[in-house]
Amino acid sequence: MKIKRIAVTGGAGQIAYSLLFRIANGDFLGPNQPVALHLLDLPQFEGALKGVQMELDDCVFPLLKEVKVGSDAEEVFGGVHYAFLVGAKPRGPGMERKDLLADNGKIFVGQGKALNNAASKDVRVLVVGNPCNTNCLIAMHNAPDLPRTSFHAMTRLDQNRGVFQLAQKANVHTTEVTHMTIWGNHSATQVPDFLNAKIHGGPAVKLLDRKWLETEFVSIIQKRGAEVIAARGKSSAASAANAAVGALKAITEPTPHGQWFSSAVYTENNPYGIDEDLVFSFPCRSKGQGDFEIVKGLEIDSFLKEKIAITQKELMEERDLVRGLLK
Ligand code: NAX
Repeated sequence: MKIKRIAVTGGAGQIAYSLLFRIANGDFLGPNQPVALHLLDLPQFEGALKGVQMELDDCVFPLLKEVKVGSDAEEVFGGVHYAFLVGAKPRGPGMERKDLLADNGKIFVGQGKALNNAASKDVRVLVVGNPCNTNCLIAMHNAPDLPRTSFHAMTRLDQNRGVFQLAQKANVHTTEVTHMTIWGNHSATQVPDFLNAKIHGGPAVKLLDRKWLETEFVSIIQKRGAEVIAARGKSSAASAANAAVGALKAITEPTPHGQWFSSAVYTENNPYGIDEDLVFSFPCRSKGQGDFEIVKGLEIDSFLKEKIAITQKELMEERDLVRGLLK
């Protein structure tokens, strides 16, 4: 089988330290697909990248055929079929959201261009680095030769967090919770949709108290990332890596009949009337090989509608702040 080339940026960071080993173990593309890993980080972390490379070598993964490391995006993205854009600048002390957007925006201008020039034309891209929706919008705008549908921003971790909370509350296993949708931005305004979620194949709202769903459930999911930081002293890493694997796998493999998953995608021609030219999380269904559609016709009641308007407004404000980086 031909090797699939997979880029991971932020290769020396904590999410990558879990993600790379999952990919090399076959968790992303399966037990028969040989892979090459292309790791990108900043020049000052090339030494650390070499250390990660040594550890990957020492795992002697049967599927791992090659590891490339570097700090030149165009070189590292050469011929890649998948790109996990994880690397981003963390928010520093006293830094405002708009500063973070501007700083990280520049990274995603460069990486969008590099993907456009060097990646395989059928590359599928998952942006994890925050603010991931708007970073993704910037990357796609700067990759004019790649279809915008090739770009996704990750809300899979939020989806998984939603599944766990519903399962715990209903006292069932997580495998009994399906159709968990996240609408909008991967931020504290995100909308975890309990209305369309299912438990044992039936509506979650039939089993769980609506008041709890509207208040505690929504708030737990919106604040879960901050809660992990408070407990661990560091942001989510292994669960983020697990979600990244699940997110690109969901796009690559056909979605089981009647199911869907959440992914933040380009809003052009979306069936929910969300403003165009945003990257917004929707329920999606894949036909395999990265060919996906937004699932139409989900019920949106007045509660969800109001929350969706808030997350849309936030994304429009983010877009205004990076307008100069969009083509
Ligand atoms: P770390 O700070 O551990 O690692 C980030 C790595 O990216 C560092 O090694 C850094 O040198 C590198 N980097 C910075 N600028 C780069 C550039 N221009 N090119 C290549 N590499 C660059 O962060 P980590 O915990 O791994 O998190 C990475 C990103 O994921 C953060 O932006 C974080 O906010 C985001 N997250 C997104 C989540 C999501 O659900 N979408 C959840 C988890 C996580 O918070």
